[in-house]
Amino acid sequence: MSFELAPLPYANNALEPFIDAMTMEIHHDRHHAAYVNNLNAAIKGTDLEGKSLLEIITNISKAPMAVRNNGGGHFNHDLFWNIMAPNKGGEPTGALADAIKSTFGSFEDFKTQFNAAGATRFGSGWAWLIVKSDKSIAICSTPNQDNPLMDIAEVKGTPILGCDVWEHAYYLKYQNKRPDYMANWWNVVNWDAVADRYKAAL
Ligand code: MN3
Repeated sequence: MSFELAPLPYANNALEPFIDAMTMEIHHDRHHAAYVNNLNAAIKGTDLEGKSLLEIITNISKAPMAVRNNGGGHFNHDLFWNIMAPNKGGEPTGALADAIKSTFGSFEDFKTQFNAAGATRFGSGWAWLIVKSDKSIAICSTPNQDNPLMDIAEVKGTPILGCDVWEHAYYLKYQNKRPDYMANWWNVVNWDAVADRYKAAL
């Protein structure tokens, strides 16, 4: 059994004007596809073949770098496509909204801290909202295609929201202006999907 690239859950142009269709097409059909193909090549014939992606990720310290980079890339992009949707944005509600308010002060303060985590990640990586083992929530960032589920992560937890801050996620439309991309990205965050992940992580 090899890993497969799932189709985007919406059309390439569904997140316009915040994320342009060409960026989505290249990002999913080429970058994400490459992570899947390279992951399959890296595990072929090894004892990692047949293991779940979560099992591989949570024991990533034992895997070769090609598995870390491409397994992380596959996992992270699957999450990314599914916490976005057209005509979304706004604010979370319910238990997640309460947790964000009690942890960060307000939704606006949360966004400011999350944007800072993404903006200050040098080079390529991700900004995350995670649920830690004590059920509290926290913001962190990881380099490259690492994520907070990996046993090598500095800050560990279950990611429920992630923003891809690799240049391939925004360069065509926003060039070098990563903060502008992140400011617009909030308009496509699907808080219902994030709330489902929050519930599952608790
Ligand atoms: Mn990417």
